Amino acid sequence: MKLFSFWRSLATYRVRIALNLKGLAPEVIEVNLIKGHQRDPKFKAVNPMMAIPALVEADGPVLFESLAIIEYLDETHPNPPLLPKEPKARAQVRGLSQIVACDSHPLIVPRVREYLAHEFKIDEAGVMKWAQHWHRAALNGLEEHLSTEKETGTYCEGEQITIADICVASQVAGAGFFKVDLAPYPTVARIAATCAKNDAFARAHPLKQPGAPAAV
Ligand SMILES: N[C@@H](CCC(=O)N[C@@H](CS)C(=O)NCC(=O)O)C(=O)O
Repeated sequence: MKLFSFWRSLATYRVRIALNLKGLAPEVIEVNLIKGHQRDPKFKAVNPMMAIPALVEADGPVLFESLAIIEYLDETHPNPPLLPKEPKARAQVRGLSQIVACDSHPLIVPRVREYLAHEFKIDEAGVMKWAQHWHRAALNGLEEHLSTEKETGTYCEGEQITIADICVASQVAGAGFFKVDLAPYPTVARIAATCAKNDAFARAHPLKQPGAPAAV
């Protein structure tokens, strides 16, 4: 199994957590997003969207999109399960996960920030404001759900670590990158802090990966 990864990638962080929870340790192939290596023709042949993560096993095909990869890992390595059994609980977990991975994260990835800067001449402060805005939009939604819904427990869905917790962890790591204060989001922060104590989350953290700086 090979994982195309980069320390800073929040989507790959999600997959790294799932791999660790499942006890899987693929070979890691770096795609340096700061140097633009995601746009190299060699990597474009791996993932035409020029984005990581991508995961490939010997017999292929290449798997892409963090949530699809995580569900694949969950289906092929069922222990520990990352989705609850009950259909409504599964939908809730997927909904919380998609707030992060589908509503917020795609708006703040390098290609979008670079397009704002190059095509619309938005300066660094403006791009930062954009990223913070979409980051907070997701945090507001997550906090509203998690602080009011009876299903919330130690984790997003009761006492079981699910894909929603993986996504919350990535949102909180992103908040650090984009200097978003977590004080208005105490439930999100509490769940992320609990997850951070789990070795599978801790080892997967962006700042623990090869090439990462000590802090951002
Ligand atoms: N929706 C995708 C997002 C993939 C994605 O955009 N990954 C980022 C890193 S977190 C990337 O590789 N970006 C490259 C770019 O924007 O140029 C997922 O969840 O896997």
